[in-house]
Amino acid sequence: MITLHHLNNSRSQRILWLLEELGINYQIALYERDKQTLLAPPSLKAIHPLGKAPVVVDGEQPALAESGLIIEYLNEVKGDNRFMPQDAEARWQAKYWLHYAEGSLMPYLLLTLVFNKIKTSPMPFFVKPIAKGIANKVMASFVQPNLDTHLDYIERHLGKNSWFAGEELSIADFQMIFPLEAALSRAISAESHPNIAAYVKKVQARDAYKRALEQGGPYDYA
Ligand SMILES: N[C@@H](CCC(=O)N[C@@H](CS)C(=O)NCC(=O)O)C(=O)O
Repeated sequence: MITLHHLNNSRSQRILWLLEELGINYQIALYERDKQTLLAPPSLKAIHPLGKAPVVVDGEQPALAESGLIIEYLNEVKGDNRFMPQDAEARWQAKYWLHYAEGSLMPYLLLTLVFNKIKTSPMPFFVKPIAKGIANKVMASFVQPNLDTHLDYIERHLGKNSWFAGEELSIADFQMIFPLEAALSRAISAESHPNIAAYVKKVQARDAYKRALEQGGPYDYA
């Protein structure tokens, strides 16, 4: 039996969606973020030393971490490779986006979250303008321009492709949905990036995605 260690409002939602699309038997171990820090509870470290979600445990095998690897594992070992394109070019595209999501796109979204948090965090009044100034400068000179480049790139890609690896749903889509949902909730809009917004809407309209939401509980990005 597959156990998904699932954290509310997190990347593990993408794994739930894949499990539902594959129709695999699984169970959920649910973890709640700390309301103040938004961090995962320490109990998740008992499952994997990094204490991050998602983690998947398949029977007696060692715990699997990293969403990209979990997606590959579930698709290959439990899903007859259903979401890996047959065509070679589409296959490399699927693998590219699988790496890209966490390797290139997520760091800028995470930096946006961190610098926005710095700006709104409580601190002595005389430090606030300095902290705010530094955060604004790093955002304007480094984070925002890079984020814009990436999101415009994705916007153009989705203008030419139905799914990330072409015309079929693939492993890439399960990986890419989380950063796009996060971007829509804090960095872009349906007006600025209509292709991304339409893509996310299309994913969220799928029956398996809706079932995943029912299984995982509240998910603020949907
Ligand atoms: N690259 C990892 C990132 C895992 C990760 O950072 N997960 C977040 C959830 S979105 C987490 O567990 N955050 C809680 C914490 O840092 O305590 C993956 O794709 O699985």
